[in-house]
Amino acid sequence: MKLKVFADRGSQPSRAVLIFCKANGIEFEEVQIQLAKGEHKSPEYEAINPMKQVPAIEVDGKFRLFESHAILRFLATAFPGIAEHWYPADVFKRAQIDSALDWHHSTIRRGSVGVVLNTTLAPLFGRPLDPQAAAEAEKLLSASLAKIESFWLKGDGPFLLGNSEPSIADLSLVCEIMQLELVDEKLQKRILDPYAKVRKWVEDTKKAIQPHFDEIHVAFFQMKEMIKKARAGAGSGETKTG
Ligand SMILES: N[C@@H](CCC(=O)N[C@@H](CS)C(=O)NCC(=O)O)C(=O)O
Repeated sequence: MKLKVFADRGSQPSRAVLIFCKANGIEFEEVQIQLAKGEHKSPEYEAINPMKQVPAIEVDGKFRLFESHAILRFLATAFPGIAEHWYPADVFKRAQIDSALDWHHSTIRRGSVGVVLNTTLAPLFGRPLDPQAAAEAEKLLSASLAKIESFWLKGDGPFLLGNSEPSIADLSLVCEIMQLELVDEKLQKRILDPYAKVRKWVEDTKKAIQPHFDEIHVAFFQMKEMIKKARAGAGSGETKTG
């Protein structure tokens, strides 16, 4: 199967898909769709993903799919030789992973996107920062992290659902939490510090997927440095004029 992945490495669901391909030796062509340049809104890309979002995939020039979780499930089942732990064939284990994936979209994803966008990224997309929306999103994010700590990580193993190896749910959720690297350090600490199990699980998941995890995050960390410098610049500007 000839696979194309349409992605922006600044996007957490894009990174999850790219890491999955790399970690499983799936050959693919990466087509970069730069969100900051509005490339996802072009008519060419709309033909690939009518929702105008990344990631999306194309298989053999004809089959197209969007939604990162659907993509991860598809890749895990359609490509040969994928290690069982990513998305087990056992329907009961699989259903639990699906449950974690669905839960992610209505909880931690909404919280994390809300915090990162409204405290940090909005100006990149021509929108103002919104402290009130950020505060509301932070509440949802904290409540979601508390649930990961108390429920999803309550089993014996180091990964979600007490598993001894990571699944596509670990990959998706950890890429989401990585997005908090972009916010101001104090805020990041305030959000993550109360959740020691979550922090350990993030580190365990990264470790289990190296070197692919770091490789796919290189551009993301460059973006983080740029944002940090811009923040410091804005801060010193405030001091001078204030
Ligand atoms: N539920 C989708 C979410 C995709 C998504 O929100 N992508 C963002 C980047 S992280 C995007 O393309 N945003 C551009 C836009 O909505 O205009 C998935 O998991 O694939």
